[in-house]
This record gives sequence, C-alpha cells and structure tokens, in this order.
Amino acid sequence: MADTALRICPFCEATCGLTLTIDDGRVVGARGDRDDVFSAGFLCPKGASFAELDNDPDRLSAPLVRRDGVLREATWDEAFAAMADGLSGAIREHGGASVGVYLGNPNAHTVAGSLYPPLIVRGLGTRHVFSASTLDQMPKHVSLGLMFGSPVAFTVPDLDRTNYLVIIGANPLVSNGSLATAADFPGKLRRLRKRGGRLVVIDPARTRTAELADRHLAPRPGTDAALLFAIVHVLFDENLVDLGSVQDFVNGLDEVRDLAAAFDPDTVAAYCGIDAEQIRTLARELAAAPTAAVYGRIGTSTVEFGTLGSWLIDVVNTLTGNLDRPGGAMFPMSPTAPAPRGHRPGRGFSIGRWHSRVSGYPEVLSELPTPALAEEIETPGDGQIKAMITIAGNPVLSAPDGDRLDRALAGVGFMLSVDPYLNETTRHADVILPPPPPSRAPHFDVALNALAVRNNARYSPPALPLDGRPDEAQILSRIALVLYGLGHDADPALVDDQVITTTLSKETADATSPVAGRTVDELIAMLPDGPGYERRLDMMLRVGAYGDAFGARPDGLTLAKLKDAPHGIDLGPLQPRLPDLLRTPSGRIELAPPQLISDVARLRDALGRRGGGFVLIGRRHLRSNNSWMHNLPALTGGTNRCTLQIHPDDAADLGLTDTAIVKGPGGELVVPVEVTDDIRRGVLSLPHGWGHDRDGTGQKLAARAPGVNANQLNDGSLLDPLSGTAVLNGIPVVVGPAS
Ligand SMILES: Nc1nc2c(c(=O)[nH]1)N[C@H]1C(S)=C(S)[C@@H](COP(=O)(O)OP(=O)(O)OC[C@H]3O[C@@H](n4cnc5c(=O)[nH]c(N)nc54)[C@H](O)[C@@H]3O)O[C@H]1N2
Ligand SMILES: Nc1nc2c(c(=O)[nH]1)N[C@H]1C(S)=C(S)[C@@H](COP(=O)(O)OP(=O)(O)OC[C@H]3O[C@@H](n4cnc5c(=O)[nH]c(N)nc54)[C@H](O)[C@@H]3O)O[C@H]1N2
Ligand code: SF4
Ligand SMILES: [Mo]
Repeated sequence: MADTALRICPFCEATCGLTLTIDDGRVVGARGDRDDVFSAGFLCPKGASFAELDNDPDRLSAPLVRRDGVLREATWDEAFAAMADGLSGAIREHGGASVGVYLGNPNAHTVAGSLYPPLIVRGLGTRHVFSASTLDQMPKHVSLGLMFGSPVAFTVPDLDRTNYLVIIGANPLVSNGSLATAADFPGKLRRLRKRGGRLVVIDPARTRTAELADRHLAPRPGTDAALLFAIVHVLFDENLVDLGSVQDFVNGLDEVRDLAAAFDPDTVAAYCGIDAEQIRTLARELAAAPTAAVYGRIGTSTVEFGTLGSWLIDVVNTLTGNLDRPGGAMFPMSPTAPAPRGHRPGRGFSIGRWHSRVSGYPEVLSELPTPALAEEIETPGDGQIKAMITIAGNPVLSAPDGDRLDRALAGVGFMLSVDPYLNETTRHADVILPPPPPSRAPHFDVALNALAVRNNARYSPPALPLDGRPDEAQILSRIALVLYGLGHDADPALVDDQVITTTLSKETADATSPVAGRTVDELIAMLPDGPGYERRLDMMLRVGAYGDAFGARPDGLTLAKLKDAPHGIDLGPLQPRLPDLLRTPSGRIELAPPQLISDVARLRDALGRRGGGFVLIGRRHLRSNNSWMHNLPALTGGTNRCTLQIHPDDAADLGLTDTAIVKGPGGELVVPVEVTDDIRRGVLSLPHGWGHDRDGTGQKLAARAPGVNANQLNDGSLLDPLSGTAVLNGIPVVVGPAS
C-alpha cells in the first residue's frame, strides 16, 4: 500500500512543500503539496526528482574510512572512532586552530547544517573558517551589516505587492530565487505583470527571466555598481529623492549625493554599454511607481564591485521611498529569530577583526575568503592548516582553481567530510560520514525563513525512519563531543542541552526578552521529549517573534503547533520593521558607511575602462544544482548543459563552430560551443559545478557526462575586497577554435 508524507524540499531556496509517495519503505514519487501555505503546489524538476535523489545507488549508505591509503566501508562505530582519533591527533599535535573548516551550500537547507557547524567551529577555536558564502552572498551580508547594523537584516522584494520590479543579475525562472525565498517565483512575476506591474531585467544574457520582462537591459558584466550609481545620480539630479517612511532615521544622504556626482549617466553609459537615456528612464520610473523594488543576486554579488552593488541596490530602494514599505524592499520576520526588542542602538558591524595569514585578507563574519583556502593549506609556518573538515561542500568544483585546491587537500594531514557522496572534494577525506537521504531527515528553514517574501513557519519531521543510521544532527554532535573532550560515544543530547541552557540563561537575564525573569529550569521542563534538534527548534520558536513565550502567550507558536499543522502556518504578509531592527551604533540607517565610501574610489577609477576582449560569466540550469545533481537520470541529458555560449557575430569573427579553447588566468579548457544571440557580444557564458572526470569519485552517471570545470579558468586572485568574495562573473578570457 502506497502512503504519503509531507516534506519541504531542501534542494533550493524556494522551500516548496512536497507530497512524497512512499511504498515499501522508500520514496517512489513526489508532487507539489497544494495545501502548503507557502508554495501551494509549486514544484520544479529537481523537487520532482526527489525519489531518484533519495534512492541514488551512488549515495553512500555506510561511512568510509581510509586504511592503507584506500577508502573502505566501515561500521559507524569504527568511523566515529577514526574521526575522533584523526581530529584528536591533529589537535594534540598542532592545536584546534590548525584545523580548517569548509561549509558548503546545503548547510543552509538542513536542520543539522544550520544548528551544529557553529558549535564545531567554536569547539576547534579555529579562525580557518571558509564557506560557500564567499562564493556567493557575502557582499550582501557586508552591505546589510554596515547599513542596518546586522549582517542578516535581509531586504527582500515584496513580490506579491510590488508595482515595479527591477531584477539585476538574477535569473529566478531558473534558480527559483535566492536571498528571496519565494515558491513559484515564475508565477509571482507573471502575476505582477497581470496586475499591471512592470518587470525590468538587467542581465548581459537574455535569460528566461529576461524573456518575461517588459524591458531587458544587457550591460557589460561587472558594471552594475556604476549603473546603480547612475540611477542614484539621476534621482538626486532630477529631485526625485523621497525617503518616505524612513526619512527621520537616515544618515549620510549628503555623502551619497556627493559621491553620485561622478556617475552621471553619460559617463556611466559608455562604461556599462547601456544607453544613458535608458538609465534616466529607469530612475524616473522607479521614482514614479506607486511601489517598486530593486532585487539583485549572483550577477551583482560575485563581481569586482560586489559589496558596492549590493549596497547601492538598497540605496536606490531607500531613495525611492521603497525601503520597508509594502510593495517595496522589506525585512522578513523569521519565526526563529529573536523577538523584536524595540528600537535601541546596537554594536554595529565590523569586518577585518583578523586577517588571513598568507594574503592578509580581512575576516568577514568570522570567515576568510574561500579562494584563500589552498594557500593556507600549502604555505608552511605558524598557523598553517594541518587538518580539514568539510561539511556539505564541494569546493574543488565550486571555488576558483580547483586543481590547486585538489592538490592542497591531497597533502592535508587528516581530512573529515560529512557528505552523502564520494566526489571531487570528499575523495581526499580520511573519514567520510554520510548523512541519511532527505526522506530520513527533518526539515525546518532556520536560515531561509529570514528571507521569505511572506512570513511563515513549517516543519517536516523525517518521513521515514533512520534504520539504525545516525542522522546528520547526531553525526555533527559527535564531532562536537570530541572537540569538547567528551569523547565521540558520549550522549549527543549533551550538545543540545548545553546550547539550550546557555540560550535560556541569556534570555531570562535579558529584561527585554519575552521570558525575562523566569527560571531556566522551569523553561527547560516545558520543552518536549524528542531529538535534541526538536528541543532547540521548540525553544527558538517559543522565544521568537510569534512564539508562546513559554506559556505567557498561549496562542503563540510552539513546535507542537507546527506538528499539528503539517501544511504549515501562514504568518501573513511582510510588515514594516524599521526602526526597531536597526542595530547600528547611531540607531539610524547608515546610507554612507565609511568602508563603502572609501571603496567608491576604486569604482570611479574603473569608469574609464571600455572593455575589448572577452569576459566570462556563469549560468544555471533548471535541472542542475551547483555540482551535486549530475548523477540523477531524470536530471541528465538535454541541451544547453555544459556548453560555452557565444554571440553569433563573435563566433563568426572567430570562426567558431563546434569546439572552443578558452584560456583564463587559472587555466584553459576545451568546451563545446553553443552559438546564441541570447548573450551580449564580448561575453561568454559557461555553467559551474562540472568537471566530473577526476579519479576516485563515486558518481558514476555524472562521470559519464563530466563537462568541464569553469572555475579552472579562474585563479582566484580577484576578490571583492570588502567581502572577500571571489569574482566569478566578469573574468577576462581569451577564446578561439580548438584545432
Ligand atoms: N563559477 C561559478 N562558481 C560558483 C558559482 C557560480 O555562480 N559560478 N556559484 C557559487 C555558489 S552561489 C555556491 S552556493 C557554491 C556552492 O559551493 P559548494 O557548497 O561547495 O558546492 P555544492 O556543489 O553545492 O556542493 C554541495 C555538497 O553538499 C553535499 N550534500 C548534499 N546534500 C547534503 C546534506 O544533506 N548534508 C551534507 N552534509 N552534505 C550534503 C553534496 O554531495 C556536495 O558535496 O558554488 C559557487 N561556485
Ligand atoms: N536550477 C538551479 N537552481 C539553483 C542553483 C543551481 O545551480 N541550479 N543554485 C542555487 C544557488 S547556490 C544560488 S546562490 C542561486 C543563484 O540564483 P541566481 O542569482 O538567480 O542565479 P544565476 O543563474 O546565477 O543568475 C545570475 C545571473 O546574473 C547574470 N550576470 C552575470 N554577470 C552579471 C553582471 O555583471 N551583471 C548583471 N546584471 N548580471 C550578470 C547571469 O547572466 C545570470 O543570469 O540559485 C540557486 N538555485
Ligand atoms: S523550486 Fe526549489 S524547493 Fe521547489 S521543488 Fe524545485 S528545488 Fe525544490
Ligand atoms: Mo549559492
């Protein structure tokens, strides 16, 4: 008898509710859950392939331990013991600070990945922390931190209510949205147009999102920050600035106006390759629209001026009166974020509290730039990385110059990976601890609820039992136990208990907390029985904005209430949150933070550049997900996969027909050519996450159509200096026919 179970999809930021079909103890199908309060039945090809991914025969079902140089299956006891030996040995010899940690993207999509890695980092006491953030959204954290005082005070476009949306450097019809959690992003864009709203897309490629737009502008890659500055220039020049509801708490307006003076549309037009009149029109329309929002992603983030671009997006939102207003750019209220405590000055946000050892890159959010990982492993001396832990990451393919990182990882003394696959990165591990498939894991969007375009809370318990395997929470807890000196076989609940006690001690001592003055023991006694992560989620929900404050607000949220509402609880449209959420020392919005101001000189200097030569950008595919979904039959094959897109005129000039050789600062690749006028002249596009042709990996299907690693063209030396984020778009390359 087939059964069903509800499960939020963990494969991208859209967080669709799925209905899984379960037969004979395994998932055999997935469809969109029409009753899900957030996604209302939407799903994409990746969600539809849930069963294949869950049952992929190449997924590791047992841990691997390296013996005599060879990775072999081991029992969980053996593997945990080997993990403990390896880590303790490295720490004994070189100290916890010598252990590097790399945290990959799926951590943002799992309960375990959200709750436990910070404890591992703290247990090690290491500053060698690297993550996918510096290949992705770190510029946004920095601009938010400097403007609003909190690096997680995300602004998202109010998609359901806006009248005018500018999407710059994002392709949500393919990515399904990022840093703006919205199930059915495509439907929301269509509905925007149906209700008379307008959509403008700014992207060097005519993407599927651009095809849906009223207007598509195709700038030269890397020039977004200047383009946005020109919009700011016009807003001031034509007296269109109107701060709306935030006007009483904005600092730095004059500085921004003065800085924008250098970015007049005529100067910027030549640099961006967009008509000055188009820029003026955009600024005027943004100012005139009843509500409007500018939303940017990867194309504005992983570029030379990533932090400036991320900042200027919110500057434009502010200057047009759209910050924090319905239909504009708003701040979501996550159910597990601490309840708002009223308007008060904060400590602000700083970067560069320490620097990387070899290149001297500043720390950002307690992390160092991932492009610096290889050199920190390779370079001898005090503070060298001697051991590595990777959790849910594949930096050999996702970061610049994977060949170098590949060699570096091969030389690390001890490496531990928590990952379901033996892949380009984990093949270097001495111990691989595989989490169970998603059907056997719980789901709650600790990270992504803070980005949702409509407030909501949903919880999926595991759809299937663990069958004797540890879940990822237990795996990560056992690593933490070793680091706390308790031994890998201590009770994993100790880890959660410690977090709960610490958190509740702080809450009860904080006069502004909803549980101020209560006793910790009383609150702990109210937590449910069950796995540690459920106890922690319950605690977070109860002291959160919608929580029951441990009984003080009986109608409020608890985990039990979420379990009783399997399709989720809708918490309503986004609400204005300023000035309460500001945590800047001034208690005001800092429109012109000094760190950003001083970086503007670099942008001004770039204005004289005129291009010439080719630049490389990336793209995503609806049936792919970074590097790790190329092993599923339903998602393989088809066109437009790992091909080099080039404009027909460029291809003709070069005599390019089928295969090209591309050379970049980091190496060269031979790749099939796809001639298309969807791309701007002078620009080449190649997706990332490919290059599955290394020995010793275990994804057999992926290896049959390996593609090439776009990141090998990149040597990783170019970073956005404020955020330490790799420049992945706008890489200068040389291209010609492969003969
Ligand atoms: N050129 C170029 N490079 C890019 C990008 C680009 O646009 N252009 N994009 C960048 C971006 S935005 C990102 S986020 C990074 C991604 O960078 P990474 O996160 O390093 O790479 P992924 O390919 O997402 O690898 C995810 C890993 O997690 C494992 N995994 C999957 N599910 C789970 C799970 O439940 N638990 C655990 N423990 N592991 C799991 C997979 O097997 C895989 O090994 O790539 C970046 N690289
Ligand atoms: N199907 C699928 N979905 C995914 C992923 C995936 O790999 N596949 N990855 C997930 C992850 S980790 C992330 S972070 C998100 C990313 O989500 P998005 O940012 O929406 O995805 P991208 O397709 O990388 O879109 C970036 C766009 O920027 C454009 N671009 C490049 N350079 C520039 C530039 O200089 N200026 C401007 N204006 N545009 C530029 C590119 O042409 C591209 O269309 O997607 C997530 N969703
Ligand atoms: S859009 Fe994202 S969350 Fe929704 S089904 Fe597809 S992969 Fe899953
Ligand atoms: Mo990402």
